[in-house]
Parts: sequence; structure tokens; C-alpha cells
Amino acid sequence: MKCFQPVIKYIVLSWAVLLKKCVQRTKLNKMSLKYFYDLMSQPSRALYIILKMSGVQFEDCPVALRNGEHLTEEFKTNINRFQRVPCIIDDGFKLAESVAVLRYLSAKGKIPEYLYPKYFVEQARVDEFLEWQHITLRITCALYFRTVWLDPLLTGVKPSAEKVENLKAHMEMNLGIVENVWLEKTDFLCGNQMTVADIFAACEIEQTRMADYDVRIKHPKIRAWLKRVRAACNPHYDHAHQYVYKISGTAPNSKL
Ligand SMILES: N[C@@H](CCC(=O)N[C@@H](CS)C(=O)NCC(=O)O)C(=O)O
Repeated sequence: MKCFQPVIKYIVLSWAVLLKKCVQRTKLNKMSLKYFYDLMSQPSRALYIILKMSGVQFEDCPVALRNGEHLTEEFKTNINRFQRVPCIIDDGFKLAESVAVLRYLSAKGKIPEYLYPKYFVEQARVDEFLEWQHITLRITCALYFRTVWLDPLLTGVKPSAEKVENLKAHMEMNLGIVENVWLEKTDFLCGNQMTVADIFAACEIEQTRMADYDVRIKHPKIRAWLKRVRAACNPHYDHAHQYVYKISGTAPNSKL
């Protein structure tokens, strides 16, 4: 029996070393994802909420757009060649575009099915919204926000009333489509379950608070839906929107 002792000791030690390596590798893998974002950016907030809800471990890499941190050569070369947020570096793999990042993480099994369905028919419905929103809801809400709030802050020049009305009309046309088409028969945009589509859309619409636009007035379905989305995503929703709430001076319960 004595002669087996060194062998047993060797096996036990090898297992201990292997286990330690596995734990170290798991920790390293968990943190190999770097997320670059600014909570003032709508798609950054959406992805932030999705990552938090999915329990994805990531290295927090906030980027202050207001300070031009994304405009440096270092950012362009080492982080995102398009100099925008959100973006990730996953174990050395650089990826920009919020929807591409979402699909990449889903393919890696990091996003739960209830947020981004795996069954191709259900996934296609969510993708339909994600494709639709870029040049409709996003562009018109973002342009309104930019023209009414951001540009005057940066340049000191106010837009003409005519320009604001024009942008508002375009934005409201798309809000009308959300109200009457996407939310026609269901509690959420792609059915009766909340998905990433709702999170992306809500983050775009919330941005208009800062331009003092009250979406509730003309859109009762959007108003009720926003409450549902917030409830389903909290506490991450309120955390992601902390600056939007602060700057707009609207506490979550007092407006929207
Ligand atoms: N289509 C991109 C949009 C990214 C984008 O426009 N990001 C803005 C913030 S919301 C940005 O980084 N802007 C910096 C700049 O334009 O200088 C996505 O969905 O990720």
C-alpha cells in the first residue's frame, strides 16, 4: 500500500493544479469581454441593460463622448475604427454596431432566449424590428434630440421653429408606427414577451425626454408599454437612464 502513496499524491496534486488552472481560465474568460459605452448614448444603454439582464461579466469601459474620448488616435486604432460607442473587444476581437454585438453574443450563448429568441421564426420577428428601427425610429428621435438639445448646447445656436416642427413631424410619424403597428395587438413590440427589440426602442424614445418631448401626450400605448419595459428591466433600466433622468429633470414616476 505504501508504494502507492507517491502515485496517489501525484494524482491529487495534478488534479489540484488542473482545478486551479480551470478556475483561473474561467475568471479570465469571464472578464475577457470589454464593453465600451457612454450612458448618454441610446444604443449603449440598450446593450448595457441587455448585458446586465443576461448576467454577462464584462470589464466596464466607460467612454465620455462629451470629452471626445472616442476621437483620439488611440481609440481609433485600438478600440473602434469607426470611433463610436457602443463597441466591444472580446478576447481581442473588436466589434462595433450594437445589433451586431447583440447577435455575436447571442451566437456565443450569452444572451438568454427570452430576450433574443433562438427559434428562427421568433428571432426573425425581433430582427425585423431591429432592422426597421435604424432609419426610422432611431434616426428621427436622435435627430430631434440632437437638434433641440445637443447642437444648441455645443454651438449656442438655437434651431428655427420651422426646423424643429419638421423634425418633430418625422419623429411623430415613426412614433405613430410604434403606437399603431408594432403595439397594435400586443403588450410588447414583437409579441407578449419583452425582447431586446423593446429595450432598443425604449432607449431611443427615452432620449427625447432631454429635448423636453413628452411622448405620453399623443401616444397612450407607448406610455403604458414604456412602463412595462422599465418594470421588466429594472434595476438596470433606471441605472442606465440615470443621466437622462437627471438632465431632463424628470424622475421616472413623474414623467413617462
Ligand atoms: N448604429 C450604431 C450607432 C452608434 C452611434 O451612433 N453612436 C453614437 C452615440 S449614440 C456615437 O458614438 N457618436 C459619436 C460621434 O458621432 O462622434 C450602433 O447601433 O451601435
